[in-house]
Amino acid sequence: MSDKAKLIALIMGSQSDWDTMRHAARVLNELEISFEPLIISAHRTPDRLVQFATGAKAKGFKVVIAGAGGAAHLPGMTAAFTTLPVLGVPVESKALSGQDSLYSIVQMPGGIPVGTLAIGKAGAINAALLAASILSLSDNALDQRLTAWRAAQTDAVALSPRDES
Ligand code: RP5
Repeated sequence: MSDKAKLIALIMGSQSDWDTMRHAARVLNELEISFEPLIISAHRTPDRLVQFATGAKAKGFKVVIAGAGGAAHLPGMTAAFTTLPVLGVPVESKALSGQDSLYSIVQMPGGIPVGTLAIGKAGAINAALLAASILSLSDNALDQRLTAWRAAQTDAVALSPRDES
């Protein structure tokens, strides 16, 4: 693996979040954006969180995508320790279908922002695309890849519906 700094930290509270966050990873791969996936739990590994968040900017990350479910403190606590943009993905929880995750992430007090996406897969995909938009402001080649990705998505939409079964 290359020693070059990865642009995106793709962090999540648990292995169980990967089934959602892998969709962000897929989009980042499609856009050829380097990223590092990490399991960091605000509750179970608080020291790991502090070490990561306080050192993220120095390590070269430009954006943090943080997915968590339930009492989802990971995005907010990460944002408390860094001025990097933090994009929060509420993972769909079993007990409350991700509404707990959403409210935990979106209701940050004024002063510590977390850009909050939709619950689940759509949020993970859009977090990757939003991170790409942020990075593309200073990366013309990425801007072109992102524009092409969007055009391909548009081209893939059929004009008429068809029977799928
Ligand atoms: C959160 O608790 C994680 O982000 C995960 O969504 C949720 C459940 O974690 P596990 O019990 O599956 O490890 O911290």
